[in-house]
Amino acid sequence: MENMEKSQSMEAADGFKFPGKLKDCRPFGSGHINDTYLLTFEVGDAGDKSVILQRMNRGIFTKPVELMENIVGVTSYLRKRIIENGGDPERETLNIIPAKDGKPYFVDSKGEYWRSYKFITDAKCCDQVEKPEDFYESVLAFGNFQRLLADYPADTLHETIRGFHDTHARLEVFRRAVEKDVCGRADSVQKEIEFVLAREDVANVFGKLQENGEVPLRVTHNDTKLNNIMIDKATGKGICVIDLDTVMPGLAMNDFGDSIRFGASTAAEDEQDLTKVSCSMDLFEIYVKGFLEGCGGSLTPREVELLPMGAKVMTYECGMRFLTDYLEGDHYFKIHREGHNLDRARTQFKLVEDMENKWDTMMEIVRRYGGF
Ligand code: ADP
Ligand code: GN1
Ligand code: MG
Repeated sequence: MENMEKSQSMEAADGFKFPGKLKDCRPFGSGHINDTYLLTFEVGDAGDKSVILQRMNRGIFTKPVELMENIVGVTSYLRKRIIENGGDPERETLNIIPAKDGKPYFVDSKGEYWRSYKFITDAKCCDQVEKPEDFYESVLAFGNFQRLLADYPADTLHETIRGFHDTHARLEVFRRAVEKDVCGRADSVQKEIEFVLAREDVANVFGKLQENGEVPLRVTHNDTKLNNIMIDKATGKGICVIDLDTVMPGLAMNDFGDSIRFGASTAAEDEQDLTKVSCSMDLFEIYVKGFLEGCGGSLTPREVELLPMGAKVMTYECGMRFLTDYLEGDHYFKIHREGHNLDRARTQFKLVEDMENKWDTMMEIVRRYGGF
């Protein structure tokens, strides 16, 4: 870690009520948004104890206090429900460690907002499906999360990112990025730009259905990728849904779809060899089965029928967001190499194309499990 980064995270660590003596601090995980660190403390006879320390992304989450209000509300509600159901609240939900002043966040001398969570031990996060069972476990965990929050008062949630899955609005932002072309990159990605523009209908479909009142708003996670679930290393069960920054009213199809775009792909999100990228129908089927079981009949037939569209919309939207960021100079998603966001955009477009080719199969699977 660079010295600056180290001293910032040390200042933040000092703002929280941590036990023992700090032994180690290192960057952790593969999230694209926040800066996450794993801190290890020596706690006398109790041995070592780890915590997660995160600098929230200020550029993206412009109202961090409201964001933390959402997370306090959701995690304390989940905690109660987990206890009622005889579960383990220390491992099945995120647990906020308060700052020394009792607030759920700490503001450092540069005005950066930090938060801390208890570290979920003996669990892993996957960036790609290693075993189909992990994917099935992940959908059960998301389903369970959704069920536990079904009666959560949606009107108390702040919208942490306005229009987060408003695909139509995101297309407008994309058009402006192409027009402005601040980095002079548009010429070299004409093929990808045309791919997006040729599918305007995909950007509009859910907005229209919502306007017509054909699909309900629910409390959704909105960022349901596989690495936002912790899987117990011993039992292989999905134990905890994490990354609660975008829990807001949203569409069930989008939560389904975002999981598919990431987890049902046969390659990593940033794979450069596009011949390796496709949407696995076996994984799609596993997820459909688990999602419908998890939702326990709470989805309307219209929502069920729209699940393949959720997969297509989320994949298209995510590809468009990566390409927008590439055109704008990579200020949103963290990148680790030149052209990283372009590579990511290309995998998403390859997946969209593959879904278009496999559309009949996707619909057939959904109808079969949906009982139509
Ligand atoms: P981002 O918004 O940047 O994706 P996340 O909240 O998803 O940030 O955290 C990034 C990574 O840190 C996760 O994918 C996971 O590996 C790890 N992580 C986050 N919270 C915990 C926790 N409480 N216990 C263990 N690991 C965690
Ligand atoms: C981001 O935070 P993370 O890495 O779990 C992004 C998602 C994208 C995803 C693409 C707040 O998720 O919307 O789908 O990257 N989160 C935010 O991998 O923008
Ligand atoms: Mg994450």
